[in-house]
Amino acid sequence: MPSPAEPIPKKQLAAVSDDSSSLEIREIPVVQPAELEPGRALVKVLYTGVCHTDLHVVRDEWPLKPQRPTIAGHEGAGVIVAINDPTSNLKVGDRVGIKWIADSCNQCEFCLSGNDPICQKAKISGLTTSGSFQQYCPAYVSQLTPIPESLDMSQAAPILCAGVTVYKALKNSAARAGQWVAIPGAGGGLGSLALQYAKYMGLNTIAIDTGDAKKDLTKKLGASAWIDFTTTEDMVAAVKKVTPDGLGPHAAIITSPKPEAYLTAMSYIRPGGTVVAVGLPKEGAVVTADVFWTVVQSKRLVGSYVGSRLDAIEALRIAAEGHVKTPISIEPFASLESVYTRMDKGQLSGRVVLDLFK
Ligand code: 8ID
Ligand code: ZN
Repeated sequence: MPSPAEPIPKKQLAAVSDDSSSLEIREIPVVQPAELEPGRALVKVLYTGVCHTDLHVVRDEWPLKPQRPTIAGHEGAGVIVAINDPTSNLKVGDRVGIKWIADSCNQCEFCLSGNDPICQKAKISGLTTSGSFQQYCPAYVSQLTPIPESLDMSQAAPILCAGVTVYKALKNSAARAGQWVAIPGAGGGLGSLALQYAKYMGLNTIAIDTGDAKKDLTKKLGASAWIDFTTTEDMVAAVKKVTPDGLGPHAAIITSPKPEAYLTAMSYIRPGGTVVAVGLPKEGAVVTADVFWTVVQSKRLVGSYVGSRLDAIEALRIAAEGHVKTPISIEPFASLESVYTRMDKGQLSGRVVLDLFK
């Protein structure tokens, strides 16, 4: 943990992508305390999770285009080493998290109703402002999240995106204790946390993913059932069959980065059920829903996009209380490119967290 008196270096390492095929860990200047704009803090990032979103962003896979050069990263857990905001309660030495939403206007209809992710003036870590793949991140104070003292910083990192996102998605699903939720992508970063927040909420879960490693992991995390999407011929029948009355789960939280998971969910959820769209496949992906049965069975499809500042605080508190533990492997900063390669091949279980000073 850095002490407030620790000197701030002039140079730091950052993962920089000049275009969609490049990634270089190189030296760049550190914004010095005297150069911090009002409302900003300099955060020494100790750990940062690698989210599949970072891969989509650096590869330019979405309609939203990143600024170039790009410094991605939005699951940063660190310590404030300088701050230029006399109105904030935060101070040098505080443990804070850097989220996907880096800043919002705090004045529009959405911000005022706790919907800051859809603020039309929101700034986004790694997309429209530099993110947590740098050792000293100049962050906006208004969206920094305090990290509870009892939570390990490497454990806090993935909660700042994966955790808050699935926690909010489960809220948006409206599923209640005792009901069933299907989670395609259950062995990945978001999915492995969704299983645990769902369990915390009293829900039964159907883990959908592939391979023995992910099967074992999801079982260990408390999944009630497992379905391998690569070996199951009729996904709709298989998912419905898991629920005791055969009508299917009350909700599905789609955390797959590939579009296939969106093709069957509206068919396997039960009448009155909700599909929550979370995974963000490449531009052009579609959800398929038969209009007649969507209407006649009163099914719902909702988009769910990260969470509010309060959702982030709640998601971290639940982790700090020991109800949720991200299956992480900690790797040095230099392995980011290899993490992307393994992520792209679907070889990662849980979340990789980078130690930016190793
Ligand atoms: O706010 C949001 N909505 C939000 C926030 C954060 C992340 C959305 N995301 C999006 C990411 O951009 C990405 O598209 O959620 C998706 C999942 O992110 P992740 O959890 O960080 O990805 P991962 O760790 O690579 O895990 C993905 C899992 O999906 C499985 C893989 O095997 C892996 O375990 N999977 C795949 I690939 N295809 C699948 C399929 N058809 C599948 N699981 C089920 N069915
Ligand atoms: Zn993310």
